[in-house]
Amino acid sequence: MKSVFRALAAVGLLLSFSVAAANQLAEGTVKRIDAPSQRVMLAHGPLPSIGMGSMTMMFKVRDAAMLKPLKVGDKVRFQVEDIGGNFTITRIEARR
Ligand SMILES: [Cu+2]
Repeated sequence: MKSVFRALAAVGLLLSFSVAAANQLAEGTVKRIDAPSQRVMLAHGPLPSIGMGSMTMMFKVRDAAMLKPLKVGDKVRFQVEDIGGNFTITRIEARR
């Protein structure tokens, strides 16, 4: 019985590690905001969660309201996920 609990604890620990990795925020700088198309151009650092190196590119944001507090030049932390083949920002916050 004890070993079952130990196995469950190990699985729980692994799950919490992978969740932590997935929630890790990437760093970027806002280069352009395209509100009508719900996109933002970021110069971003490495994005290990989607296997991408540093570059400048456009991202779709999950919700247009996420763009409202942002302005060009802002340093941001963000989270990007592959949603149906589109790299989509699911969280973004300016660092001020
Ligand atoms: Cu990129």
